Parts: sequence; structure tokens; C-alpha cells
Amino acid sequence: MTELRRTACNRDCPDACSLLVEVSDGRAVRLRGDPADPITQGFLCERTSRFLDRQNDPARLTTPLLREGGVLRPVSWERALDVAAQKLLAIRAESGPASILHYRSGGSLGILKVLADHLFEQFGPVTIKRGDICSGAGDWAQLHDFGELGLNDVFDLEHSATILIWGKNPHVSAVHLLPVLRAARARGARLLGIDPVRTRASELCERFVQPRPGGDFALALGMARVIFERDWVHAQAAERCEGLSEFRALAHTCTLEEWAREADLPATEIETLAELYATKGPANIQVGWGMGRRANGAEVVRALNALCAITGNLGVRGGGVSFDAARSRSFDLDFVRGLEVAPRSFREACLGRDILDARAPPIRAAWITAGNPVAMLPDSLVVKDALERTEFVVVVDTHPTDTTDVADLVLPTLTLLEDSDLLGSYGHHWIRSSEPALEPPGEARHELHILQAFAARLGIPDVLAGSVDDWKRRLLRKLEASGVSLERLRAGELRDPSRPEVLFEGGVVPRGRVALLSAPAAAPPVTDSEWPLTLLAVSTPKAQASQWSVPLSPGPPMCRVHPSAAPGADGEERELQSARGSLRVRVVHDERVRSDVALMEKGGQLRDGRGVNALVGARETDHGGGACYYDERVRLVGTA
Ligand SMILES: Nc1nc2c(c(=O)[nH]1)N[C@H]1C(S)=C(S)[C@@H](COP(=O)(O)OP(=O)(O)OC[C@H]3O[C@@H](n4cnc5c(=O)[nH]c(N)nc54)[C@H](O)[C@@H]3O)O[C@H]1N2
Ligand SMILES: Nc1nc2c(c(=O)[nH]1)N[C@H]1C(S)=C(S)[C@@H](COP(=O)(O)OP(=O)(O)OC[C@H]3O[C@@H](n4cnc5c(=O)[nH]c(N)nc54)[C@H](O)[C@@H]3O)O[C@H]1N2
Ligand code: SF4
Ligand SMILES: [Mo]
Repeated sequence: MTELRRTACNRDCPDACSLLVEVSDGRAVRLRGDPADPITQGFLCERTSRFLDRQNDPARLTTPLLREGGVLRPVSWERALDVAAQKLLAIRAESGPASILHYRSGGSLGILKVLADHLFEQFGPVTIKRGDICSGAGDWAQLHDFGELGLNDVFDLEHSATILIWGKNPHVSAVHLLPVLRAARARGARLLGIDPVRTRASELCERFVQPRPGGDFALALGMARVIFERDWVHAQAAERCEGLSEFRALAHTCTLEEWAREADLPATEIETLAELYATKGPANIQVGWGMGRRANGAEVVRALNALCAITGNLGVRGGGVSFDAARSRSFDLDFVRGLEVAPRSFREACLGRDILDARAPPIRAAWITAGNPVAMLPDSLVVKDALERTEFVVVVDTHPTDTTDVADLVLPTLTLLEDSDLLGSYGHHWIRSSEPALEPPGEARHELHILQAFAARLGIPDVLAGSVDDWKRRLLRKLEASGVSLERLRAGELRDPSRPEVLFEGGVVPRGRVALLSAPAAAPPVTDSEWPLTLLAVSTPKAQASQWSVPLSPGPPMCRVHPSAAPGADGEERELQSARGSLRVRVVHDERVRSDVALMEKGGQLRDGRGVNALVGARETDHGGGACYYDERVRLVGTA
């Protein structure tokens, strides 16, 4: 008999869908999006539609694995956790808690995953990461300019007359934004797209421009210049913004033609974008999270914040600059203090280098959960080397990865269909409870239960005491007064009532006045005849970061380039080289890609011959500790 179970998707995705799982004889036979969920609207993305292949993957981790004689071998949970506790207690006693690194990434966005941070804080505090390779630069920009992170309600787009889709590819990385964008368009809103790659978003857009990678700062400043010159600045801009004249002066440091040249766009195109944005409002900017992943990333996002503020589009229905909904804010996580108490932190973008360079004390142990830093952080080979040199590395995961490949102990945990947790979202204001739809295979365990058994061995059994539901209730405490309870969430998603429909109503921001930028951003790297292409390895429908739908298609990964960038190479294999390394790729000609871009899929692993991050140098963004994923210059060499 088939039974329908309901849960929530915990993947690192702005949508946080409600899933319906058809279960027959204890096995999931079909996954669907819940039609009753206002965001999910009854459909799923490609990668989660195909999740059952990954759920039933024979390679799934089902038992703890301990490295003995160089080989990972199955061991009991007792043995695994005894060894881990003995090692970590000894290392803490000998070298201090700072010699232990705890690293957690976005493998699951379940809020209970933060309990690992809590445990390591109580055991140490230990060394942790600082910055955020995903949204660090953009988050910094929002906090700096407005004093708070957030966005207008996603359905507020129904009030927009103009929507700029700026460096965002909703057909791939935010598919549940599409119905909202389509509805806006059907109602007559004008959509404009800005991306070096002519993505499918162009199908929705009245205009679509392709600036050079990182040229967005120049584009935005060119637009600002036009807005100042034509007097389209909002009447109250001077009251609401700090540094309006400095921003005006910055916009006037170059002529429109010079900004246009830097962005590699026609000046007339910039004028048109400025006119539509400033005079055909209310206008919203949908800012892609990738906009910040470059050396000038925070300043690029600041330039968009400034455009929004000076045109009076902040704090109005249909306006706003939508970057990050601050998903954790709904939950009570104040007991985790993070960098405030950590004895030391490493730059996430440069994690491998910082581990290798650590002295007094060096890093001797690492506990890695919900992350695959070897594949996903820049400079993969350095991250790999750093972890290989670390005496004892524990990785908690569901599947083998580049990072479990260098682990001394691997602990199996639950997939999104087995887990029980709470989910917020970085793209909207709904929260959900995930509930186990399936029994885990073998000995895979809920992460809380792993951590509790470990805490008992570390001599701090009380730190995480309580059932999964106890913790869910505790983390929901902030919302209790507004009627959000675990019971109600189990019945279906709820909108966090504490989030306003329109953020910064009337243009009033928590910091008082909006901080406008006054200094130029770092120029994006210049491609030249030696390094003619900029590598953009971006989200693919086939994977969630390094979690691919299986089986992988055979052969080397695809590298899409404009035909003029590699004439005659269509379908052939080449070496894609950067100053850091090289990768065998299959060249695919694609007219939609700018001629100075090499477009790849993000998430390739070294173990599959697809480790694209081995080519990406480790550098932090201008602010916020992001990673410069999209600044690497590359070239294609060799013949077939
Ligand atoms: N299918 C799928 N969806 C995902 C993910 C995934 O791995 N797979 N990952 C999730 C995660 S972790 C995140 S953070 C989000 C990421 O969400 P985004 O960062 O919005 O998504 P991407 O599709 O990686 O990149 C968006 C677009 O930015 C463009 N871009 C790159 N450089 C520039 C530039 O200089 N200027 C402009 N204007 N555009 C530029 C790229 O060409 C691409 O089309 O997506 C989430 N969604
Ligand atoms: N070149 C390039 N690199 C990028 C990006 C890019 O655009 N270009 N994007 C960056 C971005 S935006 C991000 S967010 C990062 C993502 O980087 P990561 O968060 O490291 O990426 P994932 O592949 O999602 O790795 C998460 C791991 O968690 C595991 N996992 C799944 N569920 C659970 C769970 O419940 N518990 C535990 N313990 N593990 C679980 C998965 O099997 C997977 O191995 O990558 C970054 N790297
Ligand atoms: S990955 Fe995103 S779009 Fe896909 S099912 Fe999960 S939440 Fe929905
Ligand atoms: Mo991300």
C-alpha cells in the first residue's frame, strides 16, 4: 500500500519546499511538491525530483567508517565514538581547544544543525571559520548600508512595475521564484535581466544585457550617473541617505561612456536601464547570491543598494533590493555565540591555507559536518592537503565525497527524506518542519543523536540533552507568542509573522540613514591574450553543490564557451588552465555565453575528475569574508 508522507526539503536552496513522499513498503517511490504550499506550488526542481536515485544510491554511507592501515573500514558506533572522544580529549589536553577545528557548511539548512556549533563551543570553544563563502560579501553590504538583513515578502513582487533580475538564474537556482515572476509579467510588470550569460531568464525579460563579469559596479555607477543627471533622484533621498553628494561625486568620476566601456555595454543600454529602473517604479532588484563572489563583491551589492535608495525604491510596495531573507532570524539561536567566544577563526575562503599556516597551536583535529570543503572551497588541492596533514579528521555525511576521502572517521547521517528538523529560507519568509518520511538505512543516525552520544563521551552529557522535538520547540520559542508551534508547523508551512511584507517601510532603516558608497570598488580582473576567459562555475539543475543526481554522465565535465573563444573546438577535449591548476574538459560552443567567459557547472569533485575548484585561487572578497569564485582567469589549451 502506498502512503503519502509530508516533509520539507532541507537543501541549501532559497525555496525550502514542502515535499510529498509516496512511500510503499518502507521505500519512497515518488517525490512531489506539495500543491498546497504557496511557495512550492506542487512542483520540485530537477535535482530533488531525481533525489530517489541518490537516496537509493548503493554508495550511501550506512555505517561508521574508521581509517585503519590507510583504509576506511566499517566499525560499530561504540568504537567510532570512543575513538573520536579519546582523540579529541587527548588533543584538547595536550594542545588546547584551539587545535581543534569545527567546520559546518550548507549540506542541510536544518536549524538543528547549529547544535553541532553549540557542542563544540561547550567542549572548547574551538577554532571556527569566519566569513561566508556563499553570501558573506552581499550580507555585509546589506548590514553595512541598512543595518539589517532581509527582504520584502516574495509575493510583494506582485506590486512591482519593473523587476531587475541581476546576476540571478531562477530557472536553475530558485525555480519557485518563477511562478511569481511569471505572474508579475502576466500582470504587465517589465522584467530586465543582467548576466554575462544569456540564461533562460532572458525568456522572461523584455531586455537582457550581458556585462563583462564583475562589470556590474561600472554598470550600476553608470546608471547612477544618468539618474543624477536627469534628476530622477527621489525628493527625500538626501534625508534618507548618508553621503548622497559623495555618491553623486563617485558616479561622476567617469563619463557614461567610460562606465559603459568598463562594463562592456553600450552607453545607450545603460541609459535605458537607468530610465526604466528610476522612472517606471516601483522597481525591485532581485540580486543573485553570486553577485558577491568576486573581489569587488560587497561593493557591487552596495552599488545596487544605493540605486534602490536614491530612487525611492526602498521601503515601498513592489520595491526593495532582495538579497537574503536572513533565514535563521526566526529561530532562537542566541545560546550559540560563535566568533564572540571562539579562541581563533580561519577565513572560510582560505581555509586550507589557514589550516596549513596555523601555529601555536597547529590544527590537530577537524570535525566537518554538512560540508564538502575539499570540493566546494576554493583551492581544492590546498584544502585537501591541509586535511590530509591534520592528525584526526571526522566527517559527518550521507554519501562519500572528496572530503570523506581524506577523513580518518566517517559518521553516517540522515538524508532529507529521513531527517527531522526546522527550516527557514533565505528567499522568503515561510518556515517548515521536516519530519521523517523514511527509516534510515543501516546504522545512519540523526545528527543530534550522534552529537549526544559523543557529548556523553566528552563528559558533557547535559549540553545537548533533550529529544529532537524538545529542541525543535526550544528553537521555536521566539515565535511562540505569535502562535507558531511545532504542532501547527507539522500541519503545514507557516509564514513567520514577525517579518513585514515591506522591509524598511517608508525608507527608514535600522541604522538611521542608508549608507551610500563613496569610493570606487576594486576593478574586476582584466582578461588578456594569455588568460582570455573568466571562469564562472555556477549552479546546475543536475546538482545541489557537490551532491549530484546519480549516475553522473560519463567523460570530462563540460565547459561552455562562445564559438569565437575556441574556434573549431566544439565537442572536443581541452585542458582548462588557471594559474592554480588545470582540468580536462569537453568544450561546448554556446552563443549565449560571452566571449570572455568559461561557463562550468559548480560542484564537480576531484574523485570524479571534475574538481573545478582546484582552478580557483583562495582569496577573500573586499568585505564580509566571501570567496572570489568568479574572478579566476583561465584559458583553454591543447588539441584533442
Ligand atoms: N540547481 C541548483 N540550485 C541551487 C544551487 C545548486 O547548487 N544547484 N545552489 C544553491 C546555493 S548554495 C546558492 S548560494 C544559490 C546561488 O544562487 P545564484 O548565485 O543566484 O545562482 P547561480 O546560478 O550560481 O548564479 C547566478 C548567475 O550569476 C551570473 N553571474 C556570474 N557572474 C556575474 C557577474 O559578474 N555579473 C552578473 N550580473 N551576473 C553574474 C551567472 O552567470 C549565473 O547565471 O543557489 C542555490 N540553488
Ligand atoms: N566554483 C564554485 N564553487 C562554489 C560555488 C560556486 O558558485 N562556484 N558556490 C559556493 C556556495 S554558494 C556554497 S553554499 C558552497 C556549498 O558547499 P557545501 O555546503 O560544502 O556543499 P554540498 O555539496 O552541499 O556539501 C554538503 C555535504 O553535506 C552532505 N549532507 C547532506 N545532508 C546532510 C545532513 O543532514 N547532515 C550532514 N552532516 N551532511 C549532509 C552532502 O552529502 C554533501 O556531501 O559551495 C561554494 N562553492
Ligand atoms: S532543492 Fe530547492 S527547489 Fe528543489 S525541492 Fe529542495 S527546496 Fe525545492
Ligand atoms: Mo550557497
